[in-house]
Amino acid sequence: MNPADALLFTPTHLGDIAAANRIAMAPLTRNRALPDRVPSPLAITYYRQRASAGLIIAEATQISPLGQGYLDTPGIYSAEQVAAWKSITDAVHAEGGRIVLQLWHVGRISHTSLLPEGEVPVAPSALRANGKTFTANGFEDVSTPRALALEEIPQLIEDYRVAARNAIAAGFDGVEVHAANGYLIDQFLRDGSNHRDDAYGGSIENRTRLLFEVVSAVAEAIGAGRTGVRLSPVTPVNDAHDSNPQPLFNRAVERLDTIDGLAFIHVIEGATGGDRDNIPFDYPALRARFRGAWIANNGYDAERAGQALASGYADMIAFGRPFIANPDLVARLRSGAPLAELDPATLYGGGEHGYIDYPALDA
Ligand code: 8OZ
Repeated sequence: MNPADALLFTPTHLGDIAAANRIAMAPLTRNRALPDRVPSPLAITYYRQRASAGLIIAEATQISPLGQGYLDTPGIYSAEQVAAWKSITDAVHAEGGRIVLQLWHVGRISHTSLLPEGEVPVAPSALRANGKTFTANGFEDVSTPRALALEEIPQLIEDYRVAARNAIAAGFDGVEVHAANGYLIDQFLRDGSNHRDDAYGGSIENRTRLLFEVVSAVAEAIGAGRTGVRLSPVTPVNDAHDSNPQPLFNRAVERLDTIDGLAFIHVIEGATGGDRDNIPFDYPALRARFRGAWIANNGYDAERAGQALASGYADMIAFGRPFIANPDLVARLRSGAPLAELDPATLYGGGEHGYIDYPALDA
């Protein structure tokens, strides 16, 4: 192993969170929650098997019933959900791992069949996304949303605050606010989805306001050193688009940096799960604006990861899909062992198969 790659296996800190190595498990939606949006007991085994990651960022988890956009995703707003998550965090901690929860509100990427009776998705503006979601009937076009009223925003922020406190009560080491991939906070950031003319729309200052207020509220509730944020400046997924992403995300990161001691920013470079070079973007310019830890993601292999750490650009690298079929990804990257391929048929939904039956190499 060359010296740059060896850096992956050295410990680090993300704010108040101590990680044994520089490899994060990226959040992965697996659609196996039980009715009432309670994480499945299978998730105890799934996350325990992957606890050698320096940090597990658990799957996107809705902060409220209106924050759900796909079938069988878990929540963090009921006592039953908190109790189920506690068994998962206990299992990860028993293996010496660290785990944070990704706090999610999908905004307009939802379907009425997934929401409480009579509700429609909420968004910055009443603009339907050109996209699909996964419902009980398979892939369906997302529903037309309604615009959140200005008066509703304090309650939305409160929902994030309560969800963050619930995550800590469930034993998580912290949270990652999901502000990426065209979901609610990202919808507010971008001029393709945000046509508001109040304090939350128009200028970059106004479009970054919700992000800043949510992350400030979460940091105040659970500690900045346990709070991170995920961004995806140029991803096109879920109809995310902005006329000028560089100044938008430069300013977003500048504002996040004013929250003293914020643990980390986690950036998806390029198109989520796809082309890293879809649109030119200066990621080091973002990194230079933030004093906390930097997690880089999207299509990294050990060599590229080692270079990103050695150059000082990143503190940790998040691997997503490779963790699905390789529960012992850390050991495989360390030994240079081959990686198993995942089965796309068992990615979303189902039971044990394709979830907790991928073997480790030494099994
Ligand atoms: C894949 C399928 C459903 C949701 C994301 C939470 O893209 C997701 C997601 C990914 O961030």
